[in-house]
Amino acid sequence: MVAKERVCYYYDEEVGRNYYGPNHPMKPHRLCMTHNLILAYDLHKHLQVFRPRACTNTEFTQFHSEDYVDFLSKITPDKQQQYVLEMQRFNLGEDCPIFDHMLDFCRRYTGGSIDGVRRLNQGVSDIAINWSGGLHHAKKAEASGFCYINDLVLAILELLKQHARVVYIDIDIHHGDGVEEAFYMTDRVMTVSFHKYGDMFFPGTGGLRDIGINSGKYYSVNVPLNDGIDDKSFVDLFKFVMQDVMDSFQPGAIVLQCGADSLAGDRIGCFNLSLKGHAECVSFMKSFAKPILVTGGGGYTKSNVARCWANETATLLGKQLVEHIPPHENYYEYYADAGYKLKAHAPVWIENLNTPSYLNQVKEKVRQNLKSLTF
Ligand code: TV1
Ligand code: CA
Ligand code: ZN
Repeated sequence: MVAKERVCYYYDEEVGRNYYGPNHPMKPHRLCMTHNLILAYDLHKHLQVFRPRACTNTEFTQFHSEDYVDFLSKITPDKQQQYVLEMQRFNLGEDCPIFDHMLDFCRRYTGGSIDGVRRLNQGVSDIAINWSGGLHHAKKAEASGFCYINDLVLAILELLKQHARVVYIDIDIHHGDGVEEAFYMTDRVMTVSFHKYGDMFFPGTGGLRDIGINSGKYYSVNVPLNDGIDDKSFVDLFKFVMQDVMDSFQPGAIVLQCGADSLAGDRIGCFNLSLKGHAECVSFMKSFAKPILVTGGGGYTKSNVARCWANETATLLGKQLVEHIPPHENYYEYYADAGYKLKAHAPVWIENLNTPSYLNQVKEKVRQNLKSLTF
């Protein structure tokens, strides 16, 4: 008999009401949908549910620069025209627009990740879930790729107060560049990102040969992939890499960014993962039985994102969900796209351009790099 997992979960309805603007692919509303699906499946009864705290500027500046945080604190949609130069300097605009309540949005999604980690550090939860977090592109003094404040970096810094080593894993289809950059020169955090690489796909970094520098050499792991990777190839590669990482690095805690844009049918992504393949990565990381923070990230086909994260909430609770989505009050009709089933809606098929020989090369290179680790 295994002790029941203590899983805390952070959700704030206000966070899900934010709006990046017309046509913008990032839709916080997917968080409301995820939460309602979690309720429909009755998972909340097994979760420690919290509203995230609005974290402070002092917490932001544990990673971000004062001038960047000051600017985020004063800028509003109506003042943008007065600050054209600063807007450019901090990379605010098209991908990272200034919208109403943007600062509170940042405070809450970051508050969820930091408070989740505080519970892990206190030993009162084994698993912390924040689907509103995972904004992995934000830099020290710059917004990037729909991300303003890097909640993951701040959460990892908090974990480093308790643990000598922390591993960061990123299955969003985009390279986890902000987190990698923050810890590129340290041997206390190993960052591992699986992502689409090439054809100018955003952000363009994360090649196989980017492995960290100085003390951080060999502590950044990149797994660059081509279009159309499927469950079989991805899960096999993920387990191979992560088993090796866990054996050689032996971290005390785990941060797992679960961007859902690696699923088949994503509006921006070009991978071919099913909900099952995506969730297998989550259950594999859970099996190491270390304190773990699990966050969201990308994910641009809303119905698939909600299915994915509700299903992974169940995975983390050690539960299996029924295939047919239970009828519920809010947003039920969004799931008509896949016949109200718990599977990704993916009308276009993308060919798998990752050949077995390419995948073997990647495995071999990663294995070689990890062999160079010395403590
Ligand atoms: C406004 C309106 C912004 C429509 C942005 C897709 C839009 C994109 C939009 C978009 C879009 C990106 C770039 C090019 C950098 C730019 C949360 C020089 C239909 C974690 C971030 C991707 C991914 C950024 C975030 C990317 C995450 N793709 N329509 N923008 N420039 N930006 O390529 O990793 O998922 O696309
Ligand atoms: Ca990634
Ligand atoms: Zn992404």
